[in-house]
Amino acid sequence: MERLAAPPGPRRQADAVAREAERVLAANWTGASTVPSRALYPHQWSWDSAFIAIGLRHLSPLRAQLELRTLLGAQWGDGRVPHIVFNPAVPKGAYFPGPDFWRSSTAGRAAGAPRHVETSGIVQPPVHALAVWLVHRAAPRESWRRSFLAHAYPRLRAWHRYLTGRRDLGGHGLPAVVHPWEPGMDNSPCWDAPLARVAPADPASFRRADLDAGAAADRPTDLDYGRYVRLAADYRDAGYADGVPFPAFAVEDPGLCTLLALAEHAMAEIALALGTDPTPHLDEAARLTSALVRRLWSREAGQFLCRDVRADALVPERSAAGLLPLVLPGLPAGIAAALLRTAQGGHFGLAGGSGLAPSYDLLGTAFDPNRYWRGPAWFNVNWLLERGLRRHGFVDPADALRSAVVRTAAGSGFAEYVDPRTGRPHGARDFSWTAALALDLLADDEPEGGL
Ligand code: 2M8
Repeated sequence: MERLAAPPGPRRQADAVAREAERVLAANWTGASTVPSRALYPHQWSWDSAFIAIGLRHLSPLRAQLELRTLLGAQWGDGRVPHIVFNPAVPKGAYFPGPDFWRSSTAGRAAGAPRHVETSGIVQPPVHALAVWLVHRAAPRESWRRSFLAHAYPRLRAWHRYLTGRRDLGGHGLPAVVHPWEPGMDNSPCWDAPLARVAPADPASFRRADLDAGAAADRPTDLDYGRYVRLAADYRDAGYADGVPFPAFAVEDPGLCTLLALAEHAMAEIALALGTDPTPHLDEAARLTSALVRRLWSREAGQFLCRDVRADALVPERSAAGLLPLVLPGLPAGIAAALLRTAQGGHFGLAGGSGLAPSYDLLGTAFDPNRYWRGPAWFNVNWLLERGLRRHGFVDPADALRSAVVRTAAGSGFAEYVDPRTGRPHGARDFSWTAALALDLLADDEPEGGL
């Protein structure tokens, strides 16, 4: 464990939090990857693994490398990195939709799904290049010895090309998500209008497993679930082909697009380390950043919004995803300043300096402090915001958010999410990315090549 950033007084407390986080990550480790939660999510999830590796690098750079290698080992021939990699040792009914639903190795054959492992067919935000770079920097000698960067680089390049190529459904240079699970914020109010066009699957045709482990009032509704199932089944039945037929749900999400642009900055660092030209990645990051501003920035709202690609219109709902472009190095200073004002205003309430940003507008009509991505505060979102605030020189709010994330993570038993107004825990406990990202914020790091 590295030196911790806390002054000597609170050092013992910080050590205790780090030890608890380490316990959570050890308990959730399966031998080749980490489950988000033993009870609720017993397989490997894509963006969870990236966040987990970012924390794990402080405990075991080797485990962090393996986490990412395992995930990349399930990549499809068309470049997509699936959002779930199923563990064959886990009983079939433990998670729905499981391998029998997605049937990747058969239904995904034309898209190049691997034969040796079952996965889902949709994706999640591309946090992986950032994770690869940070894991490499944590122990460069170990990384070089295992050719970690050389192994990951072509796979990440194919992954990003999948997103910018096959997923540019709007034709304006930004990838679109085709399922509400893809941006990772499953039941955000931003999806309500685009999702309303989708006919829900017959409730008798499936059985939710999430309600066995989670409280119904904290989880998405049955109606939403029916729509998730319909979209995934239609995609599967079309062989996971992209764009044809045009999906019923297609949205450009500022969170996913931001993470792709940030990932290209990480790719530039990786390319440089490998002795390759970083320029194409820097150009791509700049191109994505300007497409993001052109397509998704709303001056009136003072934040980025989602775009419903079918309607070609911005969705007038405020998700915390719309603040995440703050992490981008190339963001115009005026936009960064406006995002800070919005984050500190009534919609996200960061001004008090003691709490976490909610996933959705505190003043929005759909705000619900308990229900999943419709209001609760999530630790990965706040970790990204902390980084973004720091990047643009907003040091005091970044410091306040850093303390709040660590304090709330530890005080909530490393909850999956919390009520943003009270910090009351919801969802799973001993949740992996909560532990990993608390650990990361406790570590006394040098900036990693500006990332
Ligand atoms: C949640 O999503 C899964 C589907 O992917 C679910 O609700 O069953 C989301 O919070 C997502 O962002 C996260 O990656 C996943 C596992 O933690 O759980």
